[in-house]
Amino acid sequence: MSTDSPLSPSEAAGTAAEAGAGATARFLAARTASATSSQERVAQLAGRAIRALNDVILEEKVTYDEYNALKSWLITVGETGEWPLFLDVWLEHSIEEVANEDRHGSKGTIEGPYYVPDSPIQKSPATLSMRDDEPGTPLLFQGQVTDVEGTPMEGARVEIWQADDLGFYSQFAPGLPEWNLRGTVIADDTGHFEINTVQPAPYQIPTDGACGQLIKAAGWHAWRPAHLHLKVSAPGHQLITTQLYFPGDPHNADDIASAVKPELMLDLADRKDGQGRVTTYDFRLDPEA
Ligand code: MBD
Ligand code: FE
Repeated sequence: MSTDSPLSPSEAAGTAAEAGAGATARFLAARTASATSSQERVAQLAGRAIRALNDVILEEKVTYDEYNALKSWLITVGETGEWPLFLDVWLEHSIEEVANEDRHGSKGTIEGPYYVPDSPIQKSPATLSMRDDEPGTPLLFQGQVTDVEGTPMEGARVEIWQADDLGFYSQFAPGLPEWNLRGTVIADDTGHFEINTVQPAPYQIPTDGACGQLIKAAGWHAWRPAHLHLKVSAPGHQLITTQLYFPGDPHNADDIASAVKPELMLDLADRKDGQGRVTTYDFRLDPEA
């Protein structure tokens, strides 16, 4: 984990279409039954969404040139596989807000497009699978999983996935080992876990795809602050999907995916042995509904 080894150039050579194709395939593989909404519900939601867009057209006096630009852009979103990216960046935060509004335990936030189920299982204390010369600052991420009353959760699982020190995710950028910086860690019988990893870098939405094209055309920025993704669960309790963030990241205040919450900010310290950083974050799980 030396920080002066030459970085693999291959992961940065990936394209938006490659990442998009991976995210689209991942989504289709995970999708269970098709929609179960009633005819009434579909008519209500589709009707309101279409009316909202018509309102924009009429109020903004959208031209044929603009309409055709929209058509070709939407076609490109599909061709580059970027529907998961587009939806998760600009809409999922509201879906998550609705889904978790009744929870009392730890805050959740969006899953995003780069989760892969069934990552390698390890018992705590664990070291995420990483390259021999994995670049980046070593990070010990530790904590405890309890219920909302603080009772330790035996058999808790902490699934973690993250970008590397260049901001790339394994299985969505070329050249990275399959499970690089992804793992499922089983907490001890008091719900405690210790996970050795490296600090992720901020993530930039691919600039060469449809989403990047929109960001550029609108003069927005393409960044998400550095983050760890997590799914934390325990028997008899609701799984929480969340992310944790690093204080001082310039994009904590303007995440393009609107997924930062103050409760999700980590508190980092230097390790006493000089081996990088350490942070403690405890999760409280809601009982099953
Ligand atoms: C990410 O890493 C991410 O977490 C989200 C939500 C969207 C794009 C890339
Ligand atoms: Fe992410």
